[in-house]
Amino acid sequence: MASSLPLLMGVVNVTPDSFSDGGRWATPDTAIAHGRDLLADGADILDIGGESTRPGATRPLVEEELGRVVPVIRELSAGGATVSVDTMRSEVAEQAVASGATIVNDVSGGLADPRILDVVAAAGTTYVCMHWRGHSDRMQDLAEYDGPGGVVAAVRVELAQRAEAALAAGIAEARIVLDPGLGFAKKAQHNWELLRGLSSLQSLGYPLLVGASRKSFLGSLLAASDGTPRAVDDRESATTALTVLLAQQRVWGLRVHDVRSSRDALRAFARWEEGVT
Ligand code: PMM
Repeated sequence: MASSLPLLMGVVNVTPDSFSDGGRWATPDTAIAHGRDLLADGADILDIGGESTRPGATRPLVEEELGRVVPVIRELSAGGATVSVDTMRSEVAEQAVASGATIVNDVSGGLADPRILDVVAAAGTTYVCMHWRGHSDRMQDLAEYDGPGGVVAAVRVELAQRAEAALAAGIAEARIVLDPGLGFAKKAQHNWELLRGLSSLQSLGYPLLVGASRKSFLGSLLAASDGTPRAVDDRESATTALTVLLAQQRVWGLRVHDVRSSRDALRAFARWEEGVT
């Protein structure tokens, strides 16, 4: 069986308050060094973001976000890396592309700042269009999926609408990647339902990116007997298990914090598949 492994997108959060890696790469120098480490570990893409989207987060000013991501994008893309910018803002997307980013990863799917779709269309970059219902300060209130088909049906319809908006803005169909947005206006149960229902999203005809790495639904899965969630940096084995399961689902990409463990898992997966006829 021919193996088409998912691309590994290594996360570089240039933020003082990120949920998953708590400000460890908050200066340009530390972020650039971290990006290089992720490349050495086997990242195919570096996803550079300057706005934390953890539940309850407040938004940085545009100038702050630009100051965080632009120097990091410039340096890492000049060194030959494939760089994605994780932003919901058209101004940031525009400057990121001018600095070398070739992928715009918009967690709002064009809802936070619709002009971002025009920027991506004009730049001709890849567009990651994630399922989103509102900013982090209120997204937990939006995690209601009571219609027929539950969360999978709702996310499918809402992502299809965002893909239509992207096409209408002039983004080429072949440049659109969809993402179910695990943890964004989703309760733990919703995330598991989406992971099990990915083929329904894949039937929309676009490649899928999935970001499960270190998310709180894994913290609650692995909680101690007193209910204390497993610490964020101790969710790697569960993340890696999902890497293998999602590789089996033929997703396009996986957004992960620890590239090394996912790369190792994909190597084992690829070796396994070589023996499958
Ligand atoms: N998750 C986070 C940030 N950006 N982008 C995409 N496309 N998909 C995701 O699931 C996603 C994202 C959450 O941020 P973290 O790095 O703080 O966990």
